[in-house]
Amino acid sequence: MKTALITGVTGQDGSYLAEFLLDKGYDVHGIIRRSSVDYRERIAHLEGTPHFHLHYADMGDSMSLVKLVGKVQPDEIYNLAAQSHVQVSFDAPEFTADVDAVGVLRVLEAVRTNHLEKTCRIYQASTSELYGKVEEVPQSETTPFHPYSPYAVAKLYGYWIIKEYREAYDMFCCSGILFNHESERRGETFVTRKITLAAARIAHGMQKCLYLGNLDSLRDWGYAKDYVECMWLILQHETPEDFVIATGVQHTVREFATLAFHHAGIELRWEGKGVDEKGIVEKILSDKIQGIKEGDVVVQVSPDFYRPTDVVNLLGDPGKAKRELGWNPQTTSFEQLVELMVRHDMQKVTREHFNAAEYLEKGIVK
Ligand code: NAP
Ligand code: F7E
Repeated sequence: MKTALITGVTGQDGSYLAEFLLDKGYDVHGIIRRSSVDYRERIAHLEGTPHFHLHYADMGDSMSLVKLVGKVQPDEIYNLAAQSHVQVSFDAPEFTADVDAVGVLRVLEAVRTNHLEKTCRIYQASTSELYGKVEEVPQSETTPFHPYSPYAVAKLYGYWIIKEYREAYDMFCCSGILFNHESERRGETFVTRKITLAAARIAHGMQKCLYLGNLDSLRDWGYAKDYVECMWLILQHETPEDFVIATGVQHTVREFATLAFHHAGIELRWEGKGVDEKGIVEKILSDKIQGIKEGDVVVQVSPDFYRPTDVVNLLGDPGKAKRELGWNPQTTSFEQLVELMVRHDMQKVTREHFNAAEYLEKGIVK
């Protein structure tokens, strides 16, 4: 039985990867950090299952990482922990650098300190944000990097320190350069989940309007569940190499919103430009839609969501992963992804709506 250690196990990718590795028969260990509120929703269903173990540690605390790697003796480490929100990295750049850049070094040194550098393989969660102010379209393993946020600059250090340890110490450590991947478990402040939740709430009459930033931004969006398989495939490869993981298809934020509202039963039309652009209800597709009518403005632009520098044209070339890992980048299409996220959030909002109504009826909430 192989042993894997996942940093960031409570996150979107960590939770899917834990499920994937447990299915493959791994003994899975995950790092969690102390919080005053319950934030383990994504892995709650795994807690208590055999071969799934959680340990307190922190990417900012070398000692905790060294002790844990020594105790677990992993065959594979998946370093997914990060301050992963690009906009937040402008507000907390030092914390982002500590976790996303130096944190990678701490993991590598924890492996060396425990003399596991010849046996332990390491996956680093690199990102398409490294291409930033893009120098070519589409982006592949050979495209020059031009990071365009504190997050991307921190991740660039992570990418290079992985490469350095591979060359200097002959370690099996690699980067997956993953383009945006989303799911029902995506954090609620990333644009896709913000849209699918808002579309569901607007359709249920629980929200009036969705405020977004740059609607023209282009992203190559895939499904997180498909992407965790690639992380594993990268570590099973004969030689340690870096891979771009993407679908090879791009859409704007506006297109994502149009399709999400469609699946929520609302046809949108767009009017205006820049900060004055609005998404207006063109047609209501279901008699279950409450609280809105044709002609209502349900999407507006707010400059609060503009970034000091924004990455606007990401499109990945997954050719190498397809050829060398046998990975299918089209397992879940963009259309399927949007539909499954909206379906999930429509059900979630229905449950919330029902609970709120029940509480009101019982007089619990006035
Ligand atoms: P996520 O949902 O934001 O999860 C981030 C994880 O990192 C959480 O488990 C979080 O723990 C943990 N973490 C943050 N700071 C930590 C610290 N100081 N010590 C220990 N753990 C810490 O991110 P994701 O979408 O799953 O992404 C996984 C990784 O892939 C990240 O490194 C991200 O930067 C990278 N990436 C993501 C995408 C994407 O589109 N999703 C694309 C390319 C690369 P808490 O739950 O305690 O906050
Ligand atoms: O933004 C625009 C925004 O925050 C996508 C992380 O997982 O993927 C993610 O980073 C685009 C940007 O993701 C809003 O300006 C418009 O151009 O969903 P996002 P991201 O910044 O691409 C990469 C690959 C990672 O590595 C990261 O960890 O959408 N946008 N309006 C908005 N974005 C947000 N969040 N909110 C808006 O209201």
